[in-house]
Amino acid sequence: MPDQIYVIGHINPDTDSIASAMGYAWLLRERDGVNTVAARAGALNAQTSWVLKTLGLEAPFLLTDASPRFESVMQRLDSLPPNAQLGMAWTLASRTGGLAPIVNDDGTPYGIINGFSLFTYFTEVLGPRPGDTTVREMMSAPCKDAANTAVPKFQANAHIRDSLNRILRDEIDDYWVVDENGLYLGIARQRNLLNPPRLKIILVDHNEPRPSIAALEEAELLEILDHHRLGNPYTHQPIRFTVDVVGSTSTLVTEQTAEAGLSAPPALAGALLAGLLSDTLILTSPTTTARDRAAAERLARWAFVGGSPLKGETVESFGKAVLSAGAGLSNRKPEDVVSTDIKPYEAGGFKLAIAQAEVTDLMQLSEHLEPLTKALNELRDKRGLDFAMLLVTDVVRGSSRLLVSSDYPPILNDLPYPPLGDGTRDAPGVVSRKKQLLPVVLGLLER
Ligand SMILES: [Mn+2]
Repeated sequence: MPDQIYVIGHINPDTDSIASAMGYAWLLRERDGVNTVAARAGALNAQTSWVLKTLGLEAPFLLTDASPRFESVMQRLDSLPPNAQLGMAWTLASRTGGLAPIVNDDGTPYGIINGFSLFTYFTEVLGPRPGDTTVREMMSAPCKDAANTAVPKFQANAHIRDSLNRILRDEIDDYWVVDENGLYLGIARQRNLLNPPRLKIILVDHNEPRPSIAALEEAELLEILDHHRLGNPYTHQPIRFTVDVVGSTSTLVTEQTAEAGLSAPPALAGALLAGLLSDTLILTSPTTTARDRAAAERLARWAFVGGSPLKGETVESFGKAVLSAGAGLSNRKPEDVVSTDIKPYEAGGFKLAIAQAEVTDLMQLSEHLEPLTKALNELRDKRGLDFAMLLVTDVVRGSSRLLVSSDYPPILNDLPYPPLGDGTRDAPGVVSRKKQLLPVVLGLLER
């Protein structure tokens, strides 16, 4: 679809990036009647997967590279079977602009009849001096005799760029475009392949090329809607550019929706609210503004209606569910929790590593304590460490509990975090590994 516009967030997409792409694509269709589709620049994280599943929403289209693909120049030309008479190919070619695709009964390409293949065929049959053969006789031959069967095939979703050298070298006018099973889809003309239409892109939740999809420079950038620092690429034309100091891009989508006198459908409003609450840690992060609070209230009104999967929720309860779906301990394997965000250190002759995991409620820690400690021990052994630590941080209350691998060096008994009955240590007010925990641990080991 050449005039389709992709609305897409940054790579390693978070919930705000996915939700604002879905929300803005919807708003542009609803308000402006443009042909938009929401896209994502990578795999969904655990939090976003949970949000979309809970709301019954489909994940946006996966688009990791803006470089044009064969499908963007493909023409779905009619075709003929190999045994059809050449005369039929002549008729078809008069409609297609000079060629007839010959396709086997099983859907695989057989060969292409065009001016070049016909001339080659006539030369073979008639020899250098045509005798008494009539055009009628020539035209009753089967198509398969006159088709060029040496035409390269390209998959519809393959990037043209990757085959450009071959296309330039081949000097062939028409190419097969096939699906992933090698079945005929259409024909790509060389002249179109050398100048394919650019993908039309709207960026949300980022404006810098680095965290954007690959080959952004090959796309036609139409618009940016964002809440990050500037680092946008040059454009050849003026574009709509909205960057504002709010807690989430979902906030900006919500404001525009309200200004247009519209309300987002409940599930989509729920996704936008999840994006907003995720980016602002349920409206508590220092990035939160009054506009985010107002947008959250509005989204809650749209989302928490009867019949919606979020009926009966509050901003607070839904926000906690969203944050725990991403940060929690329940949705990830213990070995992932202890290794996803981990930093290695050496001090006082000790080799150690400190991992951090975010939760919204330290209550959930107790049921995961045993598997997490086991995973910490395995990590310690696998990496040849003296000990490993896991700082489990309650991002809502701004406090942590510290887990240490078993049989740790006695010097750690002097840690200023009091041991609790369950074997963990209480670290009230500690949220930063780098600024709070690490100086204490290193100071102790180097004493
Ligand atoms: Mn964001």
